Amino acid sequence: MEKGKVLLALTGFHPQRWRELLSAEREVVLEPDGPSDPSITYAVVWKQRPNLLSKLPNLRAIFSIGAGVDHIFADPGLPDVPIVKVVADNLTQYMTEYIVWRVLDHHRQGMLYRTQQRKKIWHEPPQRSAGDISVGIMGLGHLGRAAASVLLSLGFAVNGWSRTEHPMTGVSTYAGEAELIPFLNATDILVVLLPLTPQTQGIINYGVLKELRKRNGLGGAVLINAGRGRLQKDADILRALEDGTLKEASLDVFEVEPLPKTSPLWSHPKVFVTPHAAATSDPAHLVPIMLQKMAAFERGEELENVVDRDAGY
Ligand code: NDP
Ligand code: OXD
Repeated sequence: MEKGKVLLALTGFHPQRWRELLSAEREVVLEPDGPSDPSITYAVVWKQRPNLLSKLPNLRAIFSIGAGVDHIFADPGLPDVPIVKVVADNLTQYMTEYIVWRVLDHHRQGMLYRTQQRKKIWHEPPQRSAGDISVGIMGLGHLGRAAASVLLSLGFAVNGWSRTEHPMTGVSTYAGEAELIPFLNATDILVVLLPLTPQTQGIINYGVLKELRKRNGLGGAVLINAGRGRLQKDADILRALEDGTLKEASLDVFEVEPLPKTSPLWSHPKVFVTPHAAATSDPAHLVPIMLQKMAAFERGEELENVVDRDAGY
C-alpha cells in the first residue's frame, strides 16, 4: 500500500503542532484539493466540518485526536471507513490523575476546608476511612479501569458499570440497564467516564442521581463527570444539589461548552468546574502512535482501537 496523504481537520484545536509532527513522516494538508481529492488517504480530526470527508474516494481511515468519537458521528456525511479512537498511556494517566484528585478532594472535604479557611475557622470534622466509601465508575473502559486500579490501591471500595460484562479483580462489576439501579444504590461517589451515544445521552439525570447511596458520613452523594457534557442534564444536577440529593459535584464537561457565563454552575458553592481539561490530547504523545498505526496498516496489519459503529464508541 502506498504512503498516504493526511488531511488534518481540527475545530477548537490549533493545528500547528499536530501538523509539524505528522509532517515528519507524511504529507499533510489542512484542506482537500476539491471535495473529491483522490490524494487523501487518512483524516486526523476533531469536530470535522460536516461532509468534508464524504466524497474522498481513497480515504482509508479516520483518526480521532481524542478518546471520544461523538464529535465525528455528528457529521451527517460520514464515510464508511474505520474510525480509530485514542488509547494512550499519557491520556490515561491524565484522566487517572483527574479522577483520583477529585475523589480525594471530596473524600477529604476540600470544599469544607476551603470555606473554613476563607472564614478563618479552625474546626476538624470527623475523618472517614476510604474503605467506607464506594466509588462507582460508570464506563469501565480504558480510562475507567485505570482509575479503578488506583482508587483500589488507595483503599476505596470500587464499583464499575459497563454495557457488557467485564469482571475486574477487586471491583464489584455491574452491566447493562438491568444492573444500573443496583450499581447506583451501592455507590457514594459517582464517576462518569461513559462515551456519548444515543443510549447514554442524558443518562445523568435527577432520577439516576436520586438512586445514589448517601450513608457513611460523606453527608450526601457526590458526582464527578469527566465523560461528556451531554451525558448530563445541568438543570437536574442543580436541582439535586439544592435539595441535598447531591452533596457536591466536580464537573469537567457540560451540556454546552464553553460553559455559558450565565450558568449558575460557575458560582455554585458545591460545584468544582474545570474547562474540559481532565485529559488533554497532547500531540507529542499521540502523533507518534497515529503514525505507527498508519505504517502498520500499510504493511497489512489490522488497525487497533477501531470504533464499533453500531455501539457508537
Ligand atoms: P472506552 O470505549 O474504552 O470505554 C467506554 C466504557 O463505557 C465501556 O466500559 C463501555 O462498556 C461503557 N459504555 C458505553 N455505552 C454504555 C452503555 N450504554 N451502558 C453502559 N456502559 C456503556 O472509552 P474510554 O475509557 O477510552 O473513554 C471514555 C470517555 O471518556 C470517552 O468516550 C470520552 O467521552 C471521555 N473523555 C473525556 C476526556 C476529558 O478530558 N474530559 C478525555 C478523554 C476521554 P463496554 O465495556 O461493555 O464496552
Ligand atoms: C477526548 C477528550 O475525548 O479530550 O479525548 O474529550
